[in-house]
Amino acid sequence: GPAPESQKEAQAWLEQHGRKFGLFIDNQWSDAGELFASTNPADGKPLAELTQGTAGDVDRAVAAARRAQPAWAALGGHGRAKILYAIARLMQKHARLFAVLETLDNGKTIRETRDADLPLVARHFYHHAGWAQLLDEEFPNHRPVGVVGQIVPWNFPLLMLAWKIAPALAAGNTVVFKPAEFTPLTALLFAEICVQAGVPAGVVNIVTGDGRTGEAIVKHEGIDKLAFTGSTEVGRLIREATAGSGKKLSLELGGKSPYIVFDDADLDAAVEGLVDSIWFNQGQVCCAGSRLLVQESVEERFLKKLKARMDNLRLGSPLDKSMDIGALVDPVQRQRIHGLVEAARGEGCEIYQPAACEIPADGSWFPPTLIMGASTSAAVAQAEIFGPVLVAMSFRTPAEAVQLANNTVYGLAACVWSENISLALDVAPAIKAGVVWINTANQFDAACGFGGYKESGYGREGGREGLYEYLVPVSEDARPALPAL
Ligand code: TXE
Repeated sequence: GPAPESQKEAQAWLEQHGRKFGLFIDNQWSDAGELFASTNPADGKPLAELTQGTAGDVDRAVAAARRAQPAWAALGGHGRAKILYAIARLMQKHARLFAVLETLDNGKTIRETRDADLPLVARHFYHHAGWAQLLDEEFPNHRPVGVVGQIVPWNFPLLMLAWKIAPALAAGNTVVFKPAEFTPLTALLFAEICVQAGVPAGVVNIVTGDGRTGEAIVKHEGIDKLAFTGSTEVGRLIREATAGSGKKLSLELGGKSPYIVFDDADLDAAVEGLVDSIWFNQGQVCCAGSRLLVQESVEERFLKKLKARMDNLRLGSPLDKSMDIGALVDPVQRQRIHGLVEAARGEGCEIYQPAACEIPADGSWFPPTLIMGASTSAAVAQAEIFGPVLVAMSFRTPAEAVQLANNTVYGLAACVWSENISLALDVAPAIKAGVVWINTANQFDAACGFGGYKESGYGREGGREGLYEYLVPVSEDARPALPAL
């Protein structure tokens, strides 16, 4: 497993706070209020108690952010870059501690938090420190939006924090941030990193709580922009609640991404890509390749290879670095996934789960699952399952592959596998998705905009496009006059 020191360090950090946390507002910890528990989904045991932020708390956080924003913007891009670089370095320095804490709180494997989440988090802060330095040159006719409310889900707690907070701060905004109620711990440790990095009071405020706290943020009049990642349902509520308010809005919502395998693909590589695409983070990934579309002529061969690979996936203690599959975030999610799979079984679908996969007695777990024989309109083929469940379908022609790929209300991501690059390049742009990967999956980079079409939301995160979400154009008359010729 991870160095026992990091595990001890994580426990010591929790103990240091008496396993009880207030809110982080204006660089101070408030006293704990009404409490809720965060549990370790791998064993069901409570880790810590957190404060359910009230509308009054949100009010104080917004006030602090408003007070801090002008000076933070006036610091200039270079001044903000120094602080963002300091955050990035501190995230790297404490990466092991963050990785263990994230694994304890979320249930995802330490291999993922250590090798994927934390490196991407640090990269995101470095990248946006760079943008802060370039801001005046690259966006001379823009200014920060002001105070930003940011609400994230539990599947990538710290990475979603980085995607939200790094560009917001780079662009000169201040933030009121709410982590998901299942996974608030790394955001609170991050608050301490902010203090160490020299983030001025009020620039980053962390308010924990459930949907009610989120609603208070959404409705607050002192907030100029909202950035949300989460379910399509809540995204819709936020759209309705903010209509006509003048708040700028970006939404990153659900997905049901197609994973297309043509008959000339390197099938072994495509199987590996698929393992990453649907079983990474137990399938609790917005861009998970949850719909396999495989060309009929290779369907049987491909599924045989896939099942053999599934038999070798190791499920178990997330802190054990040899494990591929960890725990699901919460028993309610497990129940929901179980319900969808059983409904498919009831409709006559064939369900494959590795026979040797042992499910631990405690905690919330679900085995890697492959569903075959579902109709294209079945719930499992249309709904975002958000679990380790793959639905396999077949096609005959490229046109049919494209038609099936687009047969969804979502449009977040897609994968195309073929050794014929002209075929792949013909098919990719025909798929309505924010990102299309060819002969690979789950490639993320801070420089590259990520986001969706249709019910997957709007706005982009990362790179130049992502920055536009945190800036507004200054009006013509506010621009400095051009020097006379
Ligand atoms: O999401 P919610 P949940 C999907 C996925 C999953 C399902 C439910 O299918 O199974 O959604 O997950 C806050 N106003 N995705 O319930 O409720 C909430 O506290 C403002 C896909 O966790 O959307 C949390 O911080 N905020 C998705 C955040 O919204 C509200 C990732 C997300 O929670 C609120 C997550 C309200 N009325 C779930 N209600 C993806 N595709 O990435 C809740 N929240």
